[in-house]
Amino acid sequence: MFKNVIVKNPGNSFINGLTTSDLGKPILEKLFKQHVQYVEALKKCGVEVTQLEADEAFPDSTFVEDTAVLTAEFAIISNPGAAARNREIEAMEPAVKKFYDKVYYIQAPGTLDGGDVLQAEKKFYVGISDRTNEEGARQFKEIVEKEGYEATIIPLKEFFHLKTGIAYVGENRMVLAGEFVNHPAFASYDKIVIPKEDEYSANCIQVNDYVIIPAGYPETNRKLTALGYQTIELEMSEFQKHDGGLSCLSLRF
Ligand code: CIR
Repeated sequence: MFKNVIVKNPGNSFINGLTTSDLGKPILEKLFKQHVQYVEALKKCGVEVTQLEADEAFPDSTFVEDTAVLTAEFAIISNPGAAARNREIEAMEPAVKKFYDKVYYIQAPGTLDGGDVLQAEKKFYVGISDRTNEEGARQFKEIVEKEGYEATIIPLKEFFHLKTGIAYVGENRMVLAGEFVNHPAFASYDKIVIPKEDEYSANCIQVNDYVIIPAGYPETNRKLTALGYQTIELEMSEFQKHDGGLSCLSLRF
């Protein structure tokens, strides 16, 4: 069970953030509304929400997932791979320290974005991407193995972050798309396979009794509900314009 989440409000500068998409410019009014609905959904899942103030100096800082990895026992402050985002960790560190005594750090030349880290019970999967390098993944693996977890490093071929294309929804089950569907690392899991056209919905989050999915993917919703999951659908259009998905907007622990 998750007890807590940390989120950070988006600011007006969000429109100046990083993106590879051609979906257009985010509409701030819609963005703020979608973030409010995201926080409401988390509260419905029964977690305590720590809501950090927007920081206009860091347009992408609402994507808090990239700044840390939080487990039941310890925290890892990441070292984000995009220069424009790296110092987001300075504001996250004190917020994390309110909850944790044991805090580790990914150190340069290692880089790691939390979006490249997937936890499934006592196992971690770490993507090597444009943001997470081999040294960052190696440091991460060393830390979590010391803490009694396993870690598998997965060089990415296409996805932006590891969790762009995969989510763990409990009960030994993965929601996955694209390069992960037949990946040997995930062979032992039950799979909910997401086709190319619905790929964005592979980034969903299980929070206690619910799985939160992006709105507009009825097939993904149907597959999850058929398996007995209760879903919450959220409009994510404005975050998607800047390569963000549901997992990126919170740290859940
Ligand atoms: C970035 O390029 O860093 C942001 N515009 C999007 C980050 C998305 N984060 C995530 O997938 N964990």
